[in-house]
Parts: sequence; structure tokens; C-alpha cells
Amino acid sequence: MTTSAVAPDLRYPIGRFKAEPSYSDAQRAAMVQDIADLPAKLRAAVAGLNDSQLETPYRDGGWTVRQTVHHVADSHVNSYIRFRFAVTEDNPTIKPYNEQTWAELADAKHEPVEVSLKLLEALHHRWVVLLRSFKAEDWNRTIVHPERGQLDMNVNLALYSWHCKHHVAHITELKKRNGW
Ligand code: NI
Repeated sequence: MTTSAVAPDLRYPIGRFKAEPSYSDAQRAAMVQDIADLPAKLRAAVAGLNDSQLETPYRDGGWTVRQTVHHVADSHVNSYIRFRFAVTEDNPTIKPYNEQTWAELADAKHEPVEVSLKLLEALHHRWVVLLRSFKAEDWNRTIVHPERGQLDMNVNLALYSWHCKHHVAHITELKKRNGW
């Protein structure tokens, strides 16, 4: 036999992000709901895990479960701020951050996951209020990422809807593989 099953790409359990050419109101509402649901879903994903499970990388060479939870907080505080810039400034250039080095900082590497779960609960509350206040034209507002170029708030919302599910799946898939 020369063929073999392709191993699942543990880095992309729900596949890579892919933007649609356009988004309907119903799609946007569903994606905002994904943002609303993340804190509870992430909390459920890590519920009952002990310290040694939290220190387990979700894949070889990947972040630990603990770092993954703290990364979601790192990422989403940045995203929340980018949405705020987008509706208060004209096509602002946003500041990227190095997610790998941020994940190695003391608070993101060692603190209890509860700290970021609480942060995400408060953050997503405000984020969802902001997103649900957007008028139709606000979704066309843009930001400029210095490396990735310009993107509008439709695509930015889609990206973070995906991002919520992507990282929850890292944890739920690890639990499945390990029988936790
Ligand atoms: Ni991420």
C-alpha cells in the first residue's frame, strides 16, 4: 500500500479561517452569538481539568490548555479594541501583537485559567453590546493590519467567530483523544 490516511491537522481542528464574499444580517447575528457564547463554552471545555491536564499541550509543540485559555483573552482584548477603533476612527492602522511571545509571559503561562475566564466574561459582555449596537454601515468600516492589509468589520467578525470555535476545539479535541 502506498496510500495512508492523512493525519488530522491538530492545529486546525475546524479548518482554517475562510472569509465569505459577503455576509447577511442573519449570518452576522449568528456570528455575534458565537462571540456571546464563547465564555461559557470555554469554561465548560476546561471544567474539572486538573493542573496536570491544564499543563498538557493540545498538540506536540503547541500551547498548553492553560496557555490556550489565556491566549483567547490576549487575542480578544486586542480584537475588542480594534472594533472600537474601527467605529471611532477613519480606517485606522491597528497594532499587531506577537501571540507566541505573549503566551510565554508570566500571567499567560502560569495563572489559573479562572482569571482569564472571568476577564472573558466581562470583556465579551461589553464586546457583544458594542457589536449589537452596530448600524448596517458600521459593518463596512475598515481597519488596516500592517501585514494583512485592509479588512472590514464583517470579515473581522467572521474571523473572531471562527477564532472562538477554533480554540475551544483545541481543548475539546484533546480531551476526546485522551479520554478525559
Ligand atoms: Ni488564536
